[in-house]
Amino acid sequence: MSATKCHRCGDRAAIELRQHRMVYCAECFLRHCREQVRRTIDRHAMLSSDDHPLVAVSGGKDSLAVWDILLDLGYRADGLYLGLGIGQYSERSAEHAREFAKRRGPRLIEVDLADEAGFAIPQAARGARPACSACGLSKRHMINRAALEHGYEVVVTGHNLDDEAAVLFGNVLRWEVDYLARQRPVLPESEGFARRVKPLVRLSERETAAYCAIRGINYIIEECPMAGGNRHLAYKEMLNQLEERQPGAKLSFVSGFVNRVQPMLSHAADAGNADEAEVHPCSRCGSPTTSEVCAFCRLTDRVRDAAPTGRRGRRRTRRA
Ligand code: Q46
Ligand code: ZN
Repeated sequence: MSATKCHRCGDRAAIELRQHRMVYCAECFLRHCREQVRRTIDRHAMLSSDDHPLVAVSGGKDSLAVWDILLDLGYRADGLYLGLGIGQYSERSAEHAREFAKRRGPRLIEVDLADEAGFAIPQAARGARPACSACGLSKRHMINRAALEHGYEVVVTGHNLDDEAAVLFGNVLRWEVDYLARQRPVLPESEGFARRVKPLVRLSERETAAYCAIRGINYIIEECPMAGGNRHLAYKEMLNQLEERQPGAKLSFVSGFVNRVQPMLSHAADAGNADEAEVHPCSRCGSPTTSEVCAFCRLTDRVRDAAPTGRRGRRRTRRA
């Protein structure tokens, strides 16, 4: 690599991106990352210049990279850190989020799952669901609620190309048509839901890690200790093997779906939704749901029921 020159400026090369058949120096690589994000935002009309987005920050490389890029692109982006209560892992993750906010200056809102809901992810994992499933549901619920309570209309998440490719692979493998119809880079705002956008869908994990390394952004490197059994990790490994043999496979898999297939699926889903169950506030917490009680409140019940007798904390619920 040391003898190779940046394809853009001729300076000393720092990284090769086989999926783009490009070699970049450090500066041109940062520019490439910002450009990929800017193009994704424009193409899918994710954000307008007067939006005040809230970035869901986990303390990992992806969410810190997207926060940094949005600030550099001129967005007034604040951060939200949701404490999941996964021991030292969560504590170290929070420290990275705080360190970044202190260094760059935007507001960081902190919310703690145990304080708000009466349970943390390790307790949820004792219930009927695998940890990541309960965790994903909790994150969607809590992040949406915090965004609306603090007056943000749009939530930015750090889902990257590898995440999207793994989820797409799993959904195609089982032909989960309903999930495929909702696997969009933008989930529009609707009654009780902030808009959710994923500006990193064209950047791989390797690119966000390199971005953070070059920018001097510290992030949590260790894997979440509760990730065991997450089948997306296995899909990522398989897709990495494919990418090794066929550079660009992940990018064409995801971008082909997002640009060509997904619009047809969501159009068909919208057309078939005319007689779908009505969305109304959850009778417990006020969040939008098609059932009487929302999925998060039902999870809360399962966690409480699975708790050892005598240690069942009082559930904290609110009505809208
Ligand atoms: S935090 Fe939660 Fe992830 Fe840990 S329990 Fe799974 S979903 S792996 S991004
Ligand atoms: Zn509810």
